[in-house]
Amino acid sequence: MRDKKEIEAGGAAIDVLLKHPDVKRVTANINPDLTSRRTSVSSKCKVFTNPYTRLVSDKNYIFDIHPESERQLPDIIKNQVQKVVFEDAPDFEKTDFEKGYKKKRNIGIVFSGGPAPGGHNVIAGLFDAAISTNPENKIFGFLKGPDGIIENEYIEITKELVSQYKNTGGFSMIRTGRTKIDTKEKMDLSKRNCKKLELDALVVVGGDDSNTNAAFLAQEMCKDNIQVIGVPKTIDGDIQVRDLKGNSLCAMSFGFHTAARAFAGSVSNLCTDSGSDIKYWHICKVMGRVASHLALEVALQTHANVTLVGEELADFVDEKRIQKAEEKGDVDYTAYGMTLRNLSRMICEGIVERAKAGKNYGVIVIPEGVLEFINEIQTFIIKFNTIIADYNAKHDTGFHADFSMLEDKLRYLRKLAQESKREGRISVWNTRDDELFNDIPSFFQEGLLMERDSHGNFQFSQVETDKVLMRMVKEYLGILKEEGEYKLGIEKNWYEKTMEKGNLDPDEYGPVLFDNHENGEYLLVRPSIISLITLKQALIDKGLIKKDDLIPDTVKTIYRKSDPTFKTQTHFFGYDGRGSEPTHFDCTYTYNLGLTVFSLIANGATGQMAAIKNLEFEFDKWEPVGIPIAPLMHLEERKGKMSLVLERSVVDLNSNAFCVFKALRKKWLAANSADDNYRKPGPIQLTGNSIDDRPLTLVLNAVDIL
Ligand code: FBP
Repeated sequence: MRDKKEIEAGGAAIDVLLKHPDVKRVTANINPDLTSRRTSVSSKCKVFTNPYTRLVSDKNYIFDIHPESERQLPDIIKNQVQKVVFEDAPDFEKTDFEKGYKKKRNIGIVFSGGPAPGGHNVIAGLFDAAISTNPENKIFGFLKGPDGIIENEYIEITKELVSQYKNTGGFSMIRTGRTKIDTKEKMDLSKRNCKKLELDALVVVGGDDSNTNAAFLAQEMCKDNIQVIGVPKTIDGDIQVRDLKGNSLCAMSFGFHTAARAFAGSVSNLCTDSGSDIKYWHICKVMGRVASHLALEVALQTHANVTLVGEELADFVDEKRIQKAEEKGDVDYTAYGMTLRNLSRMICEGIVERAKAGKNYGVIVIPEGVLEFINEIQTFIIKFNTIIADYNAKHDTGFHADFSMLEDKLRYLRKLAQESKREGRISVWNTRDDELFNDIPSFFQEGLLMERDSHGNFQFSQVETDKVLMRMVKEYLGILKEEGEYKLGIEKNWYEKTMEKGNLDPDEYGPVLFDNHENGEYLLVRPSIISLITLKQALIDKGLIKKDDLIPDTVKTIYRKSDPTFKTQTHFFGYDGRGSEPTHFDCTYTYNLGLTVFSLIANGATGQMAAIKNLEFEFDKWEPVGIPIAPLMHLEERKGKMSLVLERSVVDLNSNAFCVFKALRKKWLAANSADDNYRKPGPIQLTGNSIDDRPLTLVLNAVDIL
C-alpha cells in the first residue's frame, strides 16, 4: 500500500496510479455501454433495403387548408402526402431517374429548438443513404441552430463523426439554437449562405415553430432550386399529424418516447421511495411546454397517484359558480373555467382521501404547461404577450431592458390601467386586471412577466408552477385540517395494541375518539377533535377524564399520529430527459427518418416533412412518407400578433390513452388500505426485454374495439 500522503501530495505515486489499467479503464470517457450503442445497427424499413426509392402522391389524404397559408405559401400549398416506395423496373438503372437520384448533392442539416433524443440518428440515416447512393454526396451540419445558417457556420459531417454520435442522446454533434429566421434580412442571409455552399437541400430538424420556419424557407428557396425538408422533433410530442378524416400520418414526434421513459424512470423511483419512507409527497413537474402528452405517458408508465392533464382542466366548467351567479342574475359564461383555486382543491381531494386510508405520502405529476390551460392565467399570458409586443414595436430598447425589475413592470402596468380608466376606453390592461394580478405572489408575477422565447412563446419551463400550486394546496389543507377533514387514518390494530400497552381500554375510548370505530380498518378521529383542547373536551364530555385531569399520554400519542404533516419534495424533470440516451424505438425511428429525408430529397420534394406512418404498430408495418407542411398551418397568437404556424397537437380527451387513464386514475390514487399500484417502466436500453417498447399512448390509441 502506497503512502496516502504521498498520493495526496501529487507526488510520483499519483502518476503511477493514473497509469494503472484499472484506473484508466474506469476513468475513461468511453465505457462498454457507449461502445455498444455506437456500434448498434438500426433496422431499416423494408423500402430502404432497395438502393432506390420513388415517391407516390396519395390524394386520399386531405387537409383543411387555411386561406392565409394559401396566400403566404403559394408554391408549396398544393403539395400532397407522398409515400416512399421502391422501384422494381428491371432496366431501372439505365433510366434518367437513376441519374437524377444518384447526382452529386450537397445537403445542409440544422437542429432547431430544444434537444430531443435521436437527432444524431437522423444525421446518421441521412448520411448513410446519401453516401451509399453517391460517395461524393456531402452533408453539412449548420452549427448552433439556425444561427449557423444565418452566420454561415457549419462543419462537414464525416463517417467518423457519425460513428462517434450514433445512437447517443442530445444534439451535441452540431448543437442547436432557438433563433427564428423571421425577418427578410435573416431570410436573405440564409439564402445567400445556402447558395454559397451550393446546397441542393436544407433539412430542418425541429418542432412546430421550426417546421413552420422550414415551410417559409421552402417557399423562399423554391426559385433557387434549394429543397427544404422538415423533420418532426420535440420531446413534447405535440407534432402529430392526422388528415381531415382522422387518418394518422405521424403519430408522434421523435424524442418523446425517450424523454417520457426517462421521466417515468425517475418518477417511478420516487414512487418506490415515497412508498418506503411514507413521509413525503413528491411533486414532479414534467416538461411539455403546452400539451400534456408527456405527463399522460408518465402516468401510464408509472401509475403515479395523481397526474394532472392540462387539456382536461381546460374542459372544466365550474357549475357551482355558474349556479350561484345565475341566482344573482349575474352570469358571465366566459369566467367559469378552471382557476388555480379549483385546481389546488382538486389536488387536495386526492391527498385527503389517501390520508384517510393511512397514506400520508404519494407522487403527483404536474405538466409543465398546466398554466396554459388555467383560464385566469392564460388570460394574463395573452395580455402580457400583447403588451410586451406593443411596447417592443414602439421602443428601440425593449420592454425587458427598460423594465428590468418587477416593481418597474408593475408600475408600467398600473400606468396602463390608470390611463384606460381615465380615458374611459377599452384597453388590454384595465384596473380589474391590475387588481387581480396584484393578488398573485410576486415570484409568480415575475414568472408571468418574464421574457418570451425567440418564437414569442411563454417560457413555462422557467416558471415554478409546482411551487405556486403547492403553496395553494398547503393553504387549503390547513383549512381542511381546521374543519377536521384532513386526518390521517389510524390502523385499527396499531390503535388497539397501543391502548393496551398504555393500560387503556380501546373499546371505551374508541367511540369517543373515532367516527368509524365500529367498522373502520383505518380509524378516523372525529372532525370535531382538531386540537389537544378539543380532544380533552371530548374526553371530559364522555366522562373518560375529569376537568382537572391530564389527557393520558397514550391518547395524546394516538391523536398526534392522526394529525398529518404535509411534507413535499419538488422535482423538475425536463432537461435531463432531453439529454437522455435514446430508446430503441427512438433510435430506429430517427435513423429511418434520416433515410426518408434522403428519399424525399433525391426525388425532388420540398416543403415536406419526413415522417414514418404506422409508428403505433410493429416495425414491419412502418411506412416512410412525406407530409406537406403548408396545409398543416393555421393562425395563432405569437408575440402579440396572429401568425401562420404549424398547429400543435394537444391531448385528445376522447383518445383511448386518455380514457384508459381516466378510468384507472382512482385505482392509481389508491386511497384505500390496499397496496399502491405503482408500475416500474425499467431502464432505457438498446437490448433486452424492452426493445420493442413504444410509447404506451400510441399502443393504447391503436387499439380498435369496434
Ligand atoms: P422544442 O419544442 O423546441 O422541442 O422544445 C420543447 C422544450 O423541451 C419544452 O418541453 C420546454 O418547455 C422548452 O423546450 C424549454 O426550452 P429551453 O431549452 O429554452 O429552456
